[in-house]
Amino acid sequence: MWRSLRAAPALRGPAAAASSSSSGGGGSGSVPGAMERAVVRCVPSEPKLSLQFVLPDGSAKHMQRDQEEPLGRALARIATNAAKGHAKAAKKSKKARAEGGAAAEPAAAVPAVRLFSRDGEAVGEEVPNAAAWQDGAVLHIGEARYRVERNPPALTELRLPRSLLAGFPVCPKVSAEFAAPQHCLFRWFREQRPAAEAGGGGAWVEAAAAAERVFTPSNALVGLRLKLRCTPGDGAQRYGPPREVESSGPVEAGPGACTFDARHLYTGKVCGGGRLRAVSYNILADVYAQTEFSRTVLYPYCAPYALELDYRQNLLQKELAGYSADLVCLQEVDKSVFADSLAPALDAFGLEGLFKIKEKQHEGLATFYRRDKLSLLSRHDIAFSEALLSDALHEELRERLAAYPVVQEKVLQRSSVLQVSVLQSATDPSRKICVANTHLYWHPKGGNIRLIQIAIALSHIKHIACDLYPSIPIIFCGDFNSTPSSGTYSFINSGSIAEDHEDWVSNGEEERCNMPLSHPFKLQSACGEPAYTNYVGGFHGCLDYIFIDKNALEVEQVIPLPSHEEVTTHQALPSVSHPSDHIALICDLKWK
Ligand code: 4LC
Repeated sequence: MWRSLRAAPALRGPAAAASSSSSGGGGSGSVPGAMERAVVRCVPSEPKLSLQFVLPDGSAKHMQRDQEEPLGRALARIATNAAKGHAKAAKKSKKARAEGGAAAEPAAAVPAVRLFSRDGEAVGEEVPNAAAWQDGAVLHIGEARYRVERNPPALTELRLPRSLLAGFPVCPKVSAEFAAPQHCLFRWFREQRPAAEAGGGGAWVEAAAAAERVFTPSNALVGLRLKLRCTPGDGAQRYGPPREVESSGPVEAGPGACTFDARHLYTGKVCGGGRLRAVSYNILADVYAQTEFSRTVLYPYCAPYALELDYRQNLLQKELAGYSADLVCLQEVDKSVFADSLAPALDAFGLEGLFKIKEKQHEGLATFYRRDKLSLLSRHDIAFSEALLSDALHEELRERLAAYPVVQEKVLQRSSVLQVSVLQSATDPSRKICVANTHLYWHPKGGNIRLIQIAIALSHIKHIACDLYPSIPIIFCGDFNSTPSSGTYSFINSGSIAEDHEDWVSNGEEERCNMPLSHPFKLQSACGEPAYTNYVGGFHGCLDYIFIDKNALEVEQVIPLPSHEEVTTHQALPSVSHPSDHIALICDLKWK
């Protein structure tokens, strides 16, 4: 519909207009005889519809009318509006006044305003606005003709990251209505020469041969800013007005080799039929990375710029994109990181994201799944404290824990959550999986609390995988904050834990609690028990796992972890070449 973007600038939002530059698409002058456009936005969730058009005198009109209002009233309003506009224009023009005639007389300038349907019938004045303003209808204002475009594709947000690194993908945030990012058109530009240089700034050169949503600047672009032009599309050859955004700063040099470069050699392609690649990764929340405690005590060896969110995001997006995974379970995901960068970035790589925030916190869990391989059947997220307090599933645990009020209280104080998503294979709908993701309490002496948390998690998963979807296989990812020698690990792995296990007194007699636990699953750590998955200055250990259902799934390949040399090149993690204090676990799984 918007094949000619001739009138687009007049219909752009203020934000777009402000960031637009001279290289925008075409002029804004009207072509005699060509039909103007009236853009109508009408959605059921809003009581009013909006109407936008440009009068012959060049003034842009933006009206809000009740959807229920009869068309006649809206048309009358347009007529008086047009008359006012006309009168103003006439007043300004001495020539027009000198010539006399109708234009000089505001009262006489009220034009005939009518709306005709696509097949040329006049639309009745009693028809409500919502029904009257259909796509393809024609609005007459005096001699002028406007084609009605109802709900055309439009961008609501277009953003570039603050930090751009050569060799790292730049993933814009694209939000649109009546359009989808995958159907939008993209063009990338770079400055001709650095803005700071004499004669620099202003001139833009196309930077990418292939016009794609994600652009990876080469080393040759270091020092130059980027500009993106996006035209919103709906996948049905319908396009809306383009918008442009310029990067705030220039492309900077990237770090040399990263810890994930070697791993990417194993994961260049999405894995084939009957296989799933799963990733579990604690990505280190920004809310923790940049505290005084983190900078001075936890990660004093890490260059401060490498702890900054914008820098880490570059590494993280490249790392995750390069794994070509089907399932990505993340922990310590800041709410804003999920919404503003991770979900938009991974969306561009074919992954759909789900987020579960912790209680009273700004970070939580994210599960991403490959859209063309899997679809979402249902979600079953819980907060451990809330489930323990009130879910009938945990009645027995609740009663047992009542004998240990100190421990009970501590479990109820924790903010940890469990994210559970039931997914279905696109190629074989009989194949369903239950993907669970969690981050257990972190304290080294918190083994007893983690046992209670994992008991709640496994009872909940049992309800889903045994009652709701009988015998569906499970994949349980997370930062369990539990080493292979812990009670929690042995409970998950063996299916039970004895009442007298030492972890029931992990924090001393004060916090003792003893109970036997069991679960019905046959679970195996798909990536085994690596020497460490968390490597900071003061501690390293294996705390993260991908547990899989032994009955239904087998491990086809475990992607090797970075070598000890790679991990310790900059002392410990995080570092300039690794964005988190944890290491991603990656494995290829096969349905049995
Ligand atoms: C953090 C930490 C916790 C895993 N771990 C052990 N000690 C730790 C101390 C700190 C992790 C530790 O980085 N966080 C506090 O909240 C966060 C962050 C969340 O994950 C934070 C807030 C503010 C500032 C910085 C961070 C630890 C050492 N040995 C262990 C053995 C087991 C489990 C944990 C540990 C076992 N089994």
